Amino acid sequence: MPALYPTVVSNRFTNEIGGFTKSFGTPDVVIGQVRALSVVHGDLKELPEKVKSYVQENIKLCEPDKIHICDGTDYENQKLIDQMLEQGTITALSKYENCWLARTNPADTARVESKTFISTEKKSETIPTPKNGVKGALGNWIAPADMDAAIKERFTSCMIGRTMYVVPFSMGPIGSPLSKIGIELTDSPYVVASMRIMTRMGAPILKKLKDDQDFVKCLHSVGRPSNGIVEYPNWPCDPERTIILHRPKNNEIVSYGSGYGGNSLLGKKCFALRIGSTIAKREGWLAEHMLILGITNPKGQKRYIAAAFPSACGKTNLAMMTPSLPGYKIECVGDDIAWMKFDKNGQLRAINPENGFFGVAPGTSRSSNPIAMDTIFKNTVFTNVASTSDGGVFWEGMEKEVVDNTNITDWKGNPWKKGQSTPAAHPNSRFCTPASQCPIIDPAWEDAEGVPISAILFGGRRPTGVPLVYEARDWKHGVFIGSSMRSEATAAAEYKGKVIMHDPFAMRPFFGYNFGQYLSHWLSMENRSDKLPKIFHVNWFRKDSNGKFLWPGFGENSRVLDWILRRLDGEKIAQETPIGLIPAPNSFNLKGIEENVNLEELFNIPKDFWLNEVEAIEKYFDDQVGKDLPKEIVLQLENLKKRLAQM
Ligand code: OXD
Ligand code: MN
Repeated sequence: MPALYPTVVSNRFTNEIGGFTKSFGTPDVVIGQVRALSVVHGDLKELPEKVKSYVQENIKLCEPDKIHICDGTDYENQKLIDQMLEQGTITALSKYENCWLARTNPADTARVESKTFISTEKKSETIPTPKNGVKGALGNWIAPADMDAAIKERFTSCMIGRTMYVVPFSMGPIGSPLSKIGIELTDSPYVVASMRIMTRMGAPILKKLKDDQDFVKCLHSVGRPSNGIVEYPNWPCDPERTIILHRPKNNEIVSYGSGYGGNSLLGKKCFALRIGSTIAKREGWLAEHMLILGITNPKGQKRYIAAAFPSACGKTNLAMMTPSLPGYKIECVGDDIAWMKFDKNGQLRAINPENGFFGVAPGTSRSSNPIAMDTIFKNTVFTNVASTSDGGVFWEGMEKEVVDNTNITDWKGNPWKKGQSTPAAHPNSRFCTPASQCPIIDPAWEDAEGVPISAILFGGRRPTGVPLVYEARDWKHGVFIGSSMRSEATAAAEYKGKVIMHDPFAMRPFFGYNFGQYLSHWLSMENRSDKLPKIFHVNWFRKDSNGKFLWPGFGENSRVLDWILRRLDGEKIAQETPIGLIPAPNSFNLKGIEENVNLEELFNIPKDFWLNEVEAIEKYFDDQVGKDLPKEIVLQLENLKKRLAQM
C-alpha cells in the first residue's frame, strides 16, 4: 500500500507514546526485526488519554505499518479517494460531481446476520431461551472468552503492511445531549470515506472528547484470508472468517472480514442499534430502526412521525415522499435510525443519529423517489450498482433514465444487456450520500433536542391479509403490534427467497439484548408520559389474487398519513375490528386518485388468515421467547384471539 501523503511527521510509535517496540509476528517476515511505525497524519500525543490507550492496545494487536488520525477535511478525503482510485477500489463516475463506484468482492455484498454476535456473561442477557430443539432466531450469543479468542485469532498482525485509520465520530449532532461518540479503528479507506458521509467525523469530535471520557470502541479490519490469497485485490476481505462482535458491557464493537455496509460502517447497525439499544435500556430511552419524517397538513400544522419497516421495505421512500394529496408537505429527518427519548414534559423527541443515507439503489427512480434522485448525484459513493458508458450509474428501476445506446456494465464488471437473466445491479447495491444534500431535509433535522414525535408506524411487506392501515387501541396494544411484525425477506441480509419472516419492531437483526426485556422496556415507556404517541401498522404491499399490488404506494401513501393525522386530531373516522381500528366507511381520502382502488379488499380482514397469523405469532413467541415474554404481551395475544373468535 503506498504511503498516504508525505507532509506529516513520520516517527516511530515508540517515540510517540512510549513503551514498546514491535516485531514481525508472521512466518513470512524476519522475526525479531523492529518495525518502524509511522504516524502519517495527526499526532498521537494529542489524542485524549482513553483514545490513546485504545489505539495503543490495538496497534499492539494488529501491527499496522502506519497510523492516520482522521480530521475529516476535504483534503484528507481527496487523498483517500486518490489512493482508492490507484488501488482499484473505486472508479470515478465522470457524469456526476465527486461520485465514485466501488465494486466489492461478490462474496461481500450484505450484512451477515449469522456471523453477528453479542457477548454477555449469561446467554440469557443476549437472547431469550428458545424451546428445546428450536434454533434461536433473535440474535446470536458468544461467551466472553470465545469473543476474546475470536479476536485474537483474526486480528493478530492483521494490519501488517496497512494503515490503521483512527476515525473519531459522533452519532447525532455534535454536542446534542442525545448524541454519543465513537472511535473506529479500521484498515479500510473505503470505510473512512463512507464514515465521513454517514457520521459527523473528524477533528471536531476529538476536540469535544475529554481525556477521561468514554466512547464506543469500534475495531474493524477487512481481514486477510488465512491461506494468504486475496481474490479481489481491489476489495480485500475474508468472507470465511467474517465475524461481527459486540460487547455491550464495554460499549465495544469488533468487526472482521467484511468491508460492506452495516458490517463495516460501525456507527450504523452495530453502534446506533445494537450497542445503542443496550445504552438506551440503561438510560431509559429507545434506539430504533426507524425513519423520521416531518409532515405539514394543508392547514399548515406540522407533526413528526417515526416508522419502523424492515431493511429494504421503503423507509427511504417514505421519508422522502412527494405527497400526491394537495397541500401536504413532507420533510425528511432520517431514513433508517431514530434515537428517541421522553423530555421533561413527557414529549417523545427523536434525533437521527446518522449524517447520511446508505440507501438501497435498485427500485429508486424519478418515479418512485425523485427526491432521492435529486440527492444522490454529487458527493456520493455507490457500491455494487451497474455503470454506464457515459460515466453514470444504472440499476433496476432506472430503465427509463438511461440514454438509449449507452452500454451497461453490471456490478461485477461484465457487459450487461436489457432482458438478461442476471440483474445489472446487485439487489443490495447502495448509495452512500450526505443527508444535507436532500432537497427536503427538515430544517430541524440537526436540532440538539430532537423533533417531537406524534405517531409511530410499524409495517412490512405483507402480500396477503394485512390491511393498508390500522391503529392500535393503546400503547400496550401498539407494543404487541410491533412485537408481532412479519415481513417478506429482502436482499439486505443473506436470506434467499420471499419467505415471510418474523421481524419484531424491524429490529430482529439489531437487538442488542434479550428481546423479552426489550419488550418490557417498551411497555415501561407508558409510565413516562401522559401524551404518548399513537401507534399504527401500515402495509403498502398487499396483492390481489392475480399477484397485482392493490395499492399504488409511493406518493399515494400520503392518503394513509392524512388519515393518521386526522386521527391524531381526534377525528371520529375509525371503526373497530378485531385487529385494531381501520378507517370508517367514506373516511379514507381517495379524491383525485388515478388508479382504481378496491378499498374493500385493501381493508378486508380475513378471519382465516388472522387465525393463522395468531397461531404463527403464538408459536413464534413460544418457540423463541418463552418465559421472557412479558405477561402484557401474552394478554394482548389472548385478547386478539378472543376478538377474532367473535368475528
Ligand atoms: C440498512 C439495513 O442498511 O437495514 O439500513 O440493512
Ligand atoms: Mn436499515
